[in-house]
Amino acid sequence: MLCPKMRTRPFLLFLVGMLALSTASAAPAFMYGIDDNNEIIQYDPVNKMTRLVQDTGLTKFQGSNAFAFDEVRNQMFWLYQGDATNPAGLYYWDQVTGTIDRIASQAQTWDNQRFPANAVYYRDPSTGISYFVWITEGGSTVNFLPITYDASGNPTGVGADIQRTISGPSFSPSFMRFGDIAVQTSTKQLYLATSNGRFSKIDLTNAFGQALLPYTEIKTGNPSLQLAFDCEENILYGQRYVATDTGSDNWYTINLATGVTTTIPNYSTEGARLSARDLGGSSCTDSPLTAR
Ligand SMILES: [Ca+2]
Ligand SMILES: [Ca+2]
Repeated sequence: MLCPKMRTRPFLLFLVGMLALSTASAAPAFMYGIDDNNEIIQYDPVNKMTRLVQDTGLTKFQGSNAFAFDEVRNQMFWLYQGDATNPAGLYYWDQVTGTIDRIASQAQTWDNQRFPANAVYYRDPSTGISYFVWITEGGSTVNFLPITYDASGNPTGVGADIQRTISGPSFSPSFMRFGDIAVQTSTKQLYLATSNGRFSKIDLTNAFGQALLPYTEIKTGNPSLQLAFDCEENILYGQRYVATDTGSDNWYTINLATGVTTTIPNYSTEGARLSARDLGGSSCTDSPLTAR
């Protein structure tokens, strides 16, 4: 029995070494999302871990969507459709202070649009102003809702919705059913994945200086994906929302230039709990609430 051991051990060391190398090559992606039961989940597609970090206490089944994460302040924002106990609007959770609160009404956010199923947090690098951003469902509008803060960085409310119009030869508002959106701040590109499998980008370079935002379709025929970048905004991850199916790998990386999806093996999130209706961005560090 000695011989097989002697042969196996170097191979195992080689495997461990390769695993360490492959892990080191991907930036951390401790990302957050919200599930059918209004629970905030931490997803880690690098280390393939999924953890519930916060029950929001909201009770309307599938009532939350349009989730967005501010990595700097460790705060998460999402839209809630409302019920008898908690009114509709924009909610946030501060992971450090523990505060969950509503900072804007439906009238101040999606108003009379369809309920949004996409959102991203965007800090304009030119001005430092922070926005909760979504694309109007079934429409041609990108909404930039400025978030206001007190001196301690606690969200206090929102300003007036700044609306821009998507423009491009291959664009149709009927495509805009989500899915999710994600912004690569360094290139000022907003990537979008629609529920009918379109993967496209919108150029935010002069978003606050012009009325029209250029749209480029990259690929059709993809899975319906929820999106978030890693914490360095280089690798784009996608989760196919699976409320009922079980047992399939449903996480992907997405090539930004071609839109081609590559399955992340052995990482799945399925069912009403833990499967994200919408993803936010990523932190470079594990949640203080789930750290081992
Ligand atoms: Ca999102
Ligand atoms: Ca969504």
